[in-house]
Amino acid sequence: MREVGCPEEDLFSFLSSKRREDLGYRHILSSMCTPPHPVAARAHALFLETNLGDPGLFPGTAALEELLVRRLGALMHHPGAGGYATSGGTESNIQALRIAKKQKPVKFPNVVVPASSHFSFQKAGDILGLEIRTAPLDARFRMDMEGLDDLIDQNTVALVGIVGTTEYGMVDPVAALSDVALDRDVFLHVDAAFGGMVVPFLDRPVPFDFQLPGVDSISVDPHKMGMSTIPAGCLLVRDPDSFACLNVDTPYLTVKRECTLAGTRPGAPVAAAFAVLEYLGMDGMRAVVAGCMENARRLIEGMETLGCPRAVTPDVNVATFSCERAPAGWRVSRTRNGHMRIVCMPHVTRDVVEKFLEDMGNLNA
Ligand code: 0PR
Repeated sequence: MREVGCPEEDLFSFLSSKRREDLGYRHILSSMCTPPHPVAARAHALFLETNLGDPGLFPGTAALEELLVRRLGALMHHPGAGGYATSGGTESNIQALRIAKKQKPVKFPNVVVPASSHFSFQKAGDILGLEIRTAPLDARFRMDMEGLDDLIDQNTVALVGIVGTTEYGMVDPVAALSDVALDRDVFLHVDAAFGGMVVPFLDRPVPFDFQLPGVDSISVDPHKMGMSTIPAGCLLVRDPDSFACLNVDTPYLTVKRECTLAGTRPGAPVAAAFAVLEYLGMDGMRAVVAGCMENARRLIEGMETLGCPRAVTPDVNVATFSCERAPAGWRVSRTRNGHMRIVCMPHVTRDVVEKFLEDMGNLNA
């Protein structure tokens, strides 16, 4: 550290110079994050110093967290769901598997996930000592239900389905998974970190949530399609009491027990996430999602005209292509199979899509 502090103006000119090294979202087509909605930024600023790790000191913020959980629970067809605001999908997935493992104490626990699952499940397996069994995908990159039965045994503590896969934007057959989970009496976790804020706002949403009786828990991330500030995730559980198995005693806090993974937890992104839902309502979210889906459709159409066929028709706003080269200045990503991947987040507007297609066209010219 410096012996003597730095003048504020010098400090901020240094910070600004670093910030200018960051890429602007305009050319980022590879991210599941997006600039926060203006009401999210405003709410975040209002709650900057709040700590949900000691909720008795911030009862207003804690009440907002409860409201957020109730809103998201209702969106997932279970207004009485239990839940708490996490730092994102990784923490939600780890905590869900932690509950599943506690509920079924076996010596060599395993979890069955689709091959498309996010790498957070590898972290969860490592931390929790779970064998991760991978179910293959079908031709459309969805979890293949055939052969699933053989992967499950008496040591299987959880099944996982994905709603909005990271790489191809697909929705697993969660209704069928729910049947298997009930039949084999296994905990079912749904990773809807991305699709949880997309599918409910589509014209014809496929059932994936608590309306399916086998679904025990759901990850949904306001900091992705919920346009909140970072970090804002949420873990929802069908039975609010299922968190009790994670409780540790916290004798000197304003609450005597906590089930969260983090101790100190920011209230600001929780207020931001709530603000966006409240401000936009179902109507506003439907409009945002319809725009993103339409832009994905237009991007796919335009890319195919340029000779870059889609890898698959996605269920949510993630588009993938057989395409070797991307024009300079744009950030796209690549799937494990080498497909070009573009996430049509709210900042990827129609104008941005058209500009990208124009640059793609010039590349081929
Ligand atoms: N589950 C799914 C289905 C996900 O897609 C992700 C993240 C997670 C869980 C984990 O969520 P957190 O990162 O909030 O813990 N998916 C993105 C990905 O890995 C995250 C991301 C976002 C990566 C922006 C890059 C980026 O620029 O691609």
